[in-house]
Order: sequence, then structure tokens, then C-alpha cells
Amino acid sequence: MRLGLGLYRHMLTQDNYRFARQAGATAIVAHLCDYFAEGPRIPTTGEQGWGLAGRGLEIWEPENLLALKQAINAEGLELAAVENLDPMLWHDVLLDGPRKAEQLETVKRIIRAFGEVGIPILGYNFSIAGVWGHVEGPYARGGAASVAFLGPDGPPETPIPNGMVWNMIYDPDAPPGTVGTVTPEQLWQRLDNFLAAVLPVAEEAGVQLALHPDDPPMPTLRGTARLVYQPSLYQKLLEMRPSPANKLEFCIGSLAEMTEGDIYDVIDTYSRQDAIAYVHFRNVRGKVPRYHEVFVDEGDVDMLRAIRILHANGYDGVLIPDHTPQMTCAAPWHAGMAFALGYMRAAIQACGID
Ligand SMILES: [Mn+2]
Repeated sequence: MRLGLGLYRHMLTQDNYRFARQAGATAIVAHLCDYFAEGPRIPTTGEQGWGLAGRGLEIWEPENLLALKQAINAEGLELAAVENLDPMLWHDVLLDGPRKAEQLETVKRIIRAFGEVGIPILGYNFSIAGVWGHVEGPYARGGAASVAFLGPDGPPETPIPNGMVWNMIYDPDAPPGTVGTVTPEQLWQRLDNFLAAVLPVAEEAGVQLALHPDDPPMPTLRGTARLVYQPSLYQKLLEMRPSPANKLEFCIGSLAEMTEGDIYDVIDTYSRQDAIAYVHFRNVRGKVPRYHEVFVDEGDVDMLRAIRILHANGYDGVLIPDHTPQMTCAAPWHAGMAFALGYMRAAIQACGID
């Protein structure tokens, strides 16, 4: 089992690679889609969502992916995965729009480039509404800034405007109107079309596609169905298109927020099948429709027990902290991550893993 750190696009710097290494990480999970540039936190709602899609798309070109990997390797780290596709690259795959065929070819090209460069995992989140509806507040220990989902007490679920998907704007000049309703049948069909097109390419390239569950795991959000909002729906994904490239971006936080299943059974079920590409190691207090994201050691999940189950089932992939509460100091994000990484490092050592 290896310790990793996820870095947003604007944080892919030598200083942050060194920070990760100093905290005991050996792996980086890189976000190439340019969200959170104004501050590394999970933002709330608003008309712009996470902002404009499509900024800096040149980073997806093979030579730039190679340069990124080399810069990370130069600091003694591996580039373990890239997390999330920019919505500009595949909005019509999600929306079943007119550019779907062309965009599927784009995704295939990116997967082939990952294979050539040696990036083993592409994490993705097949979602229309995306990560939406949270509020920020002093929800973690000591009043640390964190996020919560508050259900009916949170922001009103407005329909998704045209030109937006996955909580980002891909067409600021879209005509007025909304995306409308998307049913579970439609969404699963779109996922199946996507997997049918890209899994053979991923298998050939030696790249794993790893699906993040829904965050927040509500059955619907803004009028659109959600895909994996209960733990058992991960099994549906695996059985729909069995493949060594069809894997999970296993978010313990999101899975613990779901109303069904025992989190330890869920971890056991999917690690036993060797279905996990990498782990988001996050803790939470509560379940939908109401939960708070908290520090890794103060939530509902016994995270040490989670690591023991993963280890017992032979999981040897990467764990990253996911989002954490921010700490009151001059470097709130880094302090939160350093706290999580230190806890995780100790947990791995306590389990006798290294
Ligand atoms: Mn996650």
C-alpha cells in the first residue's frame, strides 16, 4: 500500500511535490482540469459552479503529459493517476449530445497517450450535476473550515442551465434553457456506451479507468439521476462491463455517506474482488441527506480498521487523503493535508505494512 497526495492543476509544482515527499508520500494523483484555481477547496454552488471548463487543454497532449510525469519522477515520486476529465473534452458523452462520437475519440486518444507515457490510471466521475450542493462552514474539530451537505436545509436544487455539466461551464454562450431531466436508465445507458467505446482501448493501453461514486450520494440532484449513490451500484458497474480496466476510484467518504451498507463490508467486498484502482481516504460524520466532512480521525469510520481490511485483501495501490478540513494557520490546505498524511503514514506502519 502506497501513500499519495492529490494535487489540483495549479498546485502541480516542484514545491508541492517536495511537500508530498516530505510527508511520506511516494505517489501523486494529478488533477489536470483547472478548477479551484482561486483557492484549493471544494466550493459551494452558484451560477458558475466550479468555473469555466477547457482552460489549459494543452496539458492533455502526450508531450506535456510526459513532461509532467518526468517532473514528478525527478522528485522521487510516481505519477499514480490523473483524476477527472475536463468537461470540455467529453460534455456530450455525459449529455448524449451531438459531439459525442468525436469526443469519445478524444477520450480514446487521451487513454492511448496515458499508455505511452506510463500513466496507469484515469479517475473519472460520470455525473451530470457533478459535486454540487455543499456549504462551507466550521464543521470539523476546533471549528476547522470544512464542507457539509445539508439536504433540504442546503441550497435549493435549481435545474442545470444549458452550457453546464459536471458543475462547470463548457459553453458560456449556450441558448437559454436547462439540461432538463435525466433518468437513471438514460444515465446508465450513457455510461455503458462510454465503457463499450473506451474499455477496449484502455485494456490495450494498460490503463485502468476508475469511477468515483457520487458526491453527494443522492439518488437525484438538480433533476438528474445519479449513478453510484449506494454501495451495491458499484457492483452493477463492474458486472456491466467486466474488464481488467473497469475499476473503482474508491472514495471511502462518499461510500460512508450512503444510506445503505456497512462501510467495512463495502471495503471488504470491493477490495476482495481486486476492483479498487486507488482509494480516497476521507472521513465523514453523518449520511445523506445530512453530513459533515471532518478530520480523518474524528468521523464515523474507523480508518485504521479500513486500512486493515484493505491490507488483508491484498490491496497494494495508492491511498490519498481526498479533501480534508483546512486548519487555522498561514497554510490551511497544506496543514490539513499534512495532518491527514501523518495519520495515514502512522496507520500504515501500525498495520505492519512497511
Ligand atoms: Mn472522493
